[in-house]
Amino acid sequence: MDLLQAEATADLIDAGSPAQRRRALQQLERGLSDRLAALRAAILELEALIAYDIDFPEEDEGPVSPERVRGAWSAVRGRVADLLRTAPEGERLREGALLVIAGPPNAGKSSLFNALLGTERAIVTEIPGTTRDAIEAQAVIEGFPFRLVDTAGLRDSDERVERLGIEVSKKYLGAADLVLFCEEGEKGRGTGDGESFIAACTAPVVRVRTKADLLPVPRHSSPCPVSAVTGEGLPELRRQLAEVAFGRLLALGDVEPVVTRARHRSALERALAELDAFWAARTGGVDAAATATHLRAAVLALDDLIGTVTPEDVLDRVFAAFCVGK
Ligand SMILES: Nc1nc2c(ncn2[C@@H]2O[C@H](COP(=O)(O)OP(=O)(O)OP(=O)(O)O)[C@@H](O)[C@H]2O)c(=O)[nH]1
Ligand SMILES: [Mg+2]
Repeated sequence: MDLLQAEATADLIDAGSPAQRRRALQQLERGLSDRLAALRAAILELEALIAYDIDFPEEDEGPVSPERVRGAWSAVRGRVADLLRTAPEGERLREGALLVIAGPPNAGKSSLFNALLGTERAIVTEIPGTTRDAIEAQAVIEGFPFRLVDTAGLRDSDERVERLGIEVSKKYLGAADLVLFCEEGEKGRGTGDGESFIAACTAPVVRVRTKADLLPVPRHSSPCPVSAVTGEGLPELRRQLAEVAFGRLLALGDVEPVVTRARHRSALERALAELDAFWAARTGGVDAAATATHLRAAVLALDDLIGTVTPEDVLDRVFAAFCVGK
């Protein structure tokens, strides 16, 4: 078993959603390990291609054309970069996407939070300013893990406790992976409250028009109408949230490997940097033997990532996270 498989074992034990379980199983079955082994082999082949240049540095042109070297380099570089691009959503998959529900007071945020959770977790009243503090809960949406946060309604307020709550909402908006912005259907275009807060946040924003049962709006109008009372629009909303938070993973399917930890990401970044340094050195006229050291370093980065572990290491890792035997 390699280190990636050992990590996958721990992930499988911790998995709280179908998508996490499938991903952990795929990694346990060497999905990621095999891909990295293939990349490693491709880098070694590239090194073999420039071996002639190393042995006969004085010759003008070796038996391998420069185009072929360039092609091999750019192919393996592209594949490393592709894998690296899965990192943001892969890490999000392990931790759960932070979904922050925000909007003006009384818009129906807490009701929608409860509806998405399937339990009456947050207090709901007709009084604007009911939610004072942020409430966090885990939810599985379309098979994907989310950390849902209900927040205090956003408006300019002079009331001290409410203002503190709004400060907390702003912090969550800053950390969000995505924001669900609620506006009340009745008020047509909304009050404009909260817009300035949303404009400042960098995460993608999904907008909904709440309380659709009170003022029926055409089904496909925008923002999408939802009702926490009748459940209207909720299936579409769930699909949209999964698409925004995990669209790349959805498009990749379960067969393509994905990297899921900061450890994986930094190792791939190192490998990519070495591949780029190789090309810069080669095109900069550095001698072939010196350029090859970058390829070696790239291979080492991948070796670190795959890792070799003894059975004891695996047991330590799995059981440390678990406190078995204590
Ligand atoms: N008819 C109808 N009423 C709703 C719906 N969602 C919420 N409400 C009502 O709207 C009022 C406010 O709902 P909340 O969920 O507390 O709204 P909120 O945005 O969390 O409000 P604050 O926490 O005060 O910012 C309550 O009286 C709810 O019963 C809905 O889909 N349909
Ligand atoms: Mg509330």
